Amino acid sequence: MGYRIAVAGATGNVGREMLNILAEREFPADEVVALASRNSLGTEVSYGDETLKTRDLDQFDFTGIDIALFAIGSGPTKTYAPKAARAGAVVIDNSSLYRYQPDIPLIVPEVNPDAVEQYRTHNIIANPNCSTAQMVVALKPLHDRARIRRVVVSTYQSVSGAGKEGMDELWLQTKGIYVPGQEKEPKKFTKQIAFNCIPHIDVFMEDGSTKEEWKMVVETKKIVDPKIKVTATCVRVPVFVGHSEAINIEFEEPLDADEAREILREAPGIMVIDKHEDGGYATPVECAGDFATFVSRIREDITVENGLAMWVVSDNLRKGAALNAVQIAELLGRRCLKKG
Ligand code: 2RA
Repeated sequence: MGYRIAVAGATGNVGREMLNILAEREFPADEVVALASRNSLGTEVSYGDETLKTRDLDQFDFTGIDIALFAIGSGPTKTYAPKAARAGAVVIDNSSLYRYQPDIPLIVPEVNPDAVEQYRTHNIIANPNCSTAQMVVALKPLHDRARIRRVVVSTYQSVSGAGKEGMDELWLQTKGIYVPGQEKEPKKFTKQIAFNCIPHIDVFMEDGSTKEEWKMVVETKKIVDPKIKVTATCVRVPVFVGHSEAINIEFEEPLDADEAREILREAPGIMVIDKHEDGGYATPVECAGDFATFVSRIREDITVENGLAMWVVSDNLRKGAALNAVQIAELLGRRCLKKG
């Protein structure tokens, strides 16, 4: 006997990946329902070898649904997540709406799986921001060994983080630079993204940081350890899929690069590609479509006591969103919602 699963936002980048990954990982589902807004009604979406027609989220009755994966943004989530939760579905939400609520678990299964038990408070579990998820997967095994004091991270985030519109803008703008008369003006992004880098993701905060940077700080503290100090600079780059991060870590205790590399090689969800030679490192083009979080360029940072630097790359639509959500569903099934 399997689970009845609903995917809300089934026509978006993340929703489509949720369906792909449910099928790829052969999640034990008796039924999968694809939900979308009324104007996408009847859109066909793939679920493995099957094709599902989207149903109207607004009219859908979640009664009998075991797990509802949400990827519809904070606004609509505010309306529909409580409705699904009240009907008895456990909501795994990819928006930022519930991430910072103390009594709602924010989970990366490789990092804080025990927090899944807290879903019972509201029948809701929050999925982290994509740039946070890949970072904490790499930080956690090192933190367990040498206690992290401070993290400095610079991100290089792909345009798919801004949805299909972000991808379309990069494509059209890039073409526009070569083909006269094509649309080149920025729309989704504040400045030209083709052949450019934009140090601005989400809104600006009072202190001059952006909300994307604030999310990395707050979410890392909630998922890994509130004592860890984090400072982030989040940059949008002209890459379609795959977020990259240059991470500098200061530990409480000594940890050399060789030991760190061995720890990471053994850590769940991580693939170490780290050779001091041409091509001996991961890049977004290679990580797209993969489940792993790739770690490269592991080296001591001698400018601080107990310092280490590394390069972390992962598919932002997968580990950064859809895969992590499906892994939470798998964890929920194993620990809390046993079937048959
Ligand atoms: C981005 N992390 O990359 C944000 C939301 N997915 O745009």
